[in-house]
Amino acid sequence: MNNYEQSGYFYLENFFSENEVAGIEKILIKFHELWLTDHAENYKNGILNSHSLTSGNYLNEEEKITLFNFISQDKFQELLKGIFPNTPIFLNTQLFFDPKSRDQKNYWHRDIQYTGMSVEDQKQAIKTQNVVHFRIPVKSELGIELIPKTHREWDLQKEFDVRNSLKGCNQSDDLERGEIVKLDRGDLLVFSANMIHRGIYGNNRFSLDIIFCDNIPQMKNFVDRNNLPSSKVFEAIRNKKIFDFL
Ligand SMILES: O=C(O)CCC(=O)C(=O)O
Repeated sequence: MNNYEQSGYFYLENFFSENEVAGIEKILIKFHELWLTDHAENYKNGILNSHSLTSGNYLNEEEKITLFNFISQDKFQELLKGIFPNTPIFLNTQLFFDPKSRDQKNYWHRDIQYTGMSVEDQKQAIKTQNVVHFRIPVKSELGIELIPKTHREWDLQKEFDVRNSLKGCNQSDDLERGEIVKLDRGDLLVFSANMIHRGIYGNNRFSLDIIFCDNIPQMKNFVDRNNLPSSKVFEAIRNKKIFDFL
């Protein structure tokens, strides 16, 4: 059993072999370099992640198949069974890196606060819904800071004020209940996007996040079908279930 339901996250050291990380590293770097060329302005303005590695034309078919097979690998299937009540779906991928300016502050948030849902609806949704990141660092990184249990529980007042910049608080203010998980190449951090969290910048970090969510209509609204395998690529993927839901 993992610790997801209780804490909202779990951390598995040396989950991947060096070969497994090396098997996707070149693809991630290729995507990142092409993305940076096209998004120089956004990068200059402080953006610290890209997304949708499996759509668009930065990667070729063979590279996408490698990524899809990585995303749906057997070792993940086992973990997903322990997290989701039913077979989840693949939502998206992201790459996280350091912002261009060293002075840029990080920010506490729940991903759900950016969906446009009312606060009351968010409070209800987190009690049952699951949006889960699998963070795969290509380099050692200072990690993520998380507030345990907040994937199911609502904020303390101070936490709410900080992540919403209310009452003179800044989104980067330290929070007492935060726990930092440092990550090395080869490790895996699984955490709920609904919990209160923030990235810790530095070390020229470079991490792949794979996002899975419940197979429910409310979540399917967020699926961009361009991120799913084309019919030709679909045939070449070993484990198809998490991509086969539309
Ligand atoms: O690593 C970060 O900068 C933040 C990560 C995050 O917010 C997320 O994965 O939802």
